Amino acid sequence: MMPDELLLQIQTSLIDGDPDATLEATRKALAAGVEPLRIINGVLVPGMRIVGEKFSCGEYFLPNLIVSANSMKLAMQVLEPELRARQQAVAPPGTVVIGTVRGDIHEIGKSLVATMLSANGFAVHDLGVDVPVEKFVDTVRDSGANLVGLSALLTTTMGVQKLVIEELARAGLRDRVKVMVGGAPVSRNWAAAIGADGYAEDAVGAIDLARRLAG
Ligand code: HCB
Repeated sequence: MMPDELLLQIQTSLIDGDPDATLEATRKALAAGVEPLRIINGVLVPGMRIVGEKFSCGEYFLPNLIVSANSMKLAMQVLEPELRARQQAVAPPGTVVIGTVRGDIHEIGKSLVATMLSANGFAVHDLGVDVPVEKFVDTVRDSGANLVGLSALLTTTMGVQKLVIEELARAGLRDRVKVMVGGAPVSRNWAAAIGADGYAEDAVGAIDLARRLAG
């Protein structure tokens, strides 16, 4: 099968919720020489966007989201080592603490950003999902991180990004750490309104932003 057909198969199986087929097509695409970033940014991420749209308009329900998310996670398991293998040997540009904020269990985007940061040489402390505000503050203090990445996928949890920034300031850590925010409902305006140092729309943008913020 040609690379373009494999890419189409990856996206179709992700949207249809067939994790085994997504995994198999991803393996075949890699074997055919397709770059992991092309698979992630070209078909997996847009595929998840389509799944979200189908959920919004009532065509899909929660179980559909779960199965498609599993497809994406399975594909990422084979893509992550490939991304790391392409990492350039350079001095770590910075240390990042990243997580999805309290009350929010959306994992995929945060993990993708964490993987890409790590593949680009950053030291990464991935705190996972539903991360309490204090956990961000404690880990920044203990790790000496110079960057924090806050992910929020729900309008109801965006406010927690603001709380983390306020608590970092209260703990006297705000001057030492830059904060970048992201997630589907998050915007540049929101980032400015809550006093974040930057907003990234996707993982590639997050790497550029992290490099800039880390100086
Ligand atoms: Co979820 N969900 N969900 N969901 N979900 C969304 C987010 C909606 C937009 C769907 C919709 O209505 N159209 C919606 C939120 C509406 C809103 O508040 N505005 C929604 C809802 C409502 C819910 C529940 C409340 C549903 C319910 O229970 N009734 C529930 C919430 C549970 C909770 O968190 N407390 C829920 C649950 C789920 C799961 C568990 C079924 C599943 C997540 C599985 C998992 O992560 N393991 C899920 C999924 C998969 C989605 C959608 C379909 C896809 C999210 C995703 O993975 N996208 C999503 C629809 C959408 O986002 N349009 C839907 C792909 C990744 C790659 O994109 O945006 O996450 P990303 O990340 C990007 C980007 O934002 C940026 O870079 C990433 C990589 O490119 N970025 C950062 C992200 N974080 C960053 C941090 C930085 O510092 C910098 C950049």
